[in-house]
Amino acid sequence: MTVTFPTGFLWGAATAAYQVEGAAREDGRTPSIWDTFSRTPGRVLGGDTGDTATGHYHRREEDVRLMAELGLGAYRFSVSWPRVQPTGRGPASRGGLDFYRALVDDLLARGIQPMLTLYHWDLPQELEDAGGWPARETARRFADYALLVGEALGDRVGLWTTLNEPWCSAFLGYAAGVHAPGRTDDEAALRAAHHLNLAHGLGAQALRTVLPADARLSVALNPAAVRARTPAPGDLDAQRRVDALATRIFTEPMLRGAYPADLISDTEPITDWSFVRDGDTDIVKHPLDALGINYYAPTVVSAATDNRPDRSDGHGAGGRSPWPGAGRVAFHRPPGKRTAMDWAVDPTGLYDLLMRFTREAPGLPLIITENGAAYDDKPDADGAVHDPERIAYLHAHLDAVLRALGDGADVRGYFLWSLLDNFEWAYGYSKRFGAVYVDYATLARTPKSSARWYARVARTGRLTPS
Ligand code: GBH
Repeated sequence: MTVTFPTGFLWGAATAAYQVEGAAREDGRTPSIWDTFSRTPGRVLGGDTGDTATGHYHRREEDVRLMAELGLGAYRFSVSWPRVQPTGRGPASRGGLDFYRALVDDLLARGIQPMLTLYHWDLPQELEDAGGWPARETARRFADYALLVGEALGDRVGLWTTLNEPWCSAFLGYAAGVHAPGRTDDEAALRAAHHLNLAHGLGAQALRTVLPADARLSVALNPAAVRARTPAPGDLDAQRRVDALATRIFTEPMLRGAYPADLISDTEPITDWSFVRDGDTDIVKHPLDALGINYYAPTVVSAATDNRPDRSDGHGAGGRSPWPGAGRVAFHRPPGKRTAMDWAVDPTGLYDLLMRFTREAPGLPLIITENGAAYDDKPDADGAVHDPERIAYLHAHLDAVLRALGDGADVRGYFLWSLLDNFEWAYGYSKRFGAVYVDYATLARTPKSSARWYARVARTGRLTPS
């Protein structure tokens, strides 16, 4: 059993622009779909918005100092599209790009590798008004935006990611309606998925024209570690259908240049897929240098008599399904420990995904672009924040990574979600994923005990008991 991570393994932490930056109205930034959504009553728990978030936009230097203290070798962040290209079209906003230039320079000065994500869900509202992701034009807009950021930062950022979790953008945003823009239209969601794939391909092409040859290009997916509750044929078929909609809808065009035949037939009552034009999937299949995997919890399914997801999908009961075309599937709460999101703690799901892509995409390096857990952290009387459950979660998942490495998976790095407690989308500030505690009254940062533990792992490359 391997106990040490390879030398050169990237130890990082991740954030996303809307979740941490705040400064929502500064330097010419216009609203994104998340500003609109969060300012609409009833959409986000507690009426929370990202207007201030963790105040990272004005605490950049302090936050980079914190990262250095934690011994991070890499930092994954996203660029806010409406901050750098306010209308989603045309020239860049100088102020917006200056922020990211300064951030990257601060990181490089401390020996921290920047990993830049172009799109972590904050579409300029103007582009949503023009049709959003269900409109093909949005993919073209994304390619222009990618070019503009690539030109501005290509000389100093070596790791690039086009999209973060396009599944969430398409299906939580346009089918279930629990994420921005909050639409509930199954056909639109499948169109959105295709146009996100196309945006990835066009964006990757655009980046290659401006990035140096050694820049590495990736996409960050949230493939489902989906299991059938029993080996009964009906349950296995439910697993296949969810796998098609969660994972293969992105990985098959990206890695093999075609949509899965079973996905097309499962979704036939909803769409004939005529929005896929000749040549599109060749564009989507742009050679990647790494595949980013975000993993939190497994999904357990069985055949069901109706297709309403139960609470185990993390989006509440009675809502609309984010699985258009999956038919009758029941989602189950696996037994065992759970996080504050009510997600199961199950590192085997991560191991299984790493081994799956080792088999299905041989030669493609893997990066865990997100993994982590929310717990109800509270400072004690001395102001210290002890989070032994998070340490146990991280330890168990890093152990699964070691196991996969030992079994031949080419895993190049691990990014903890998240550096800071932050705006947890539809849950607002009620869920804390950070290794660093944020007091939302003062915006003061306090590293939790998990941050100290992670710093030691990053420094030594070994998993030590807490
Ligand atoms: C990530 O989303 C995001 O990238 C990040 O911004 C966010 O803060 C973080 O994780 C924590 O939530 O099969 O219907 O049960 C993860 C979103 C949550 C999407 C779990 C899939 C289960 C889908 N994922 N969810 S379901």
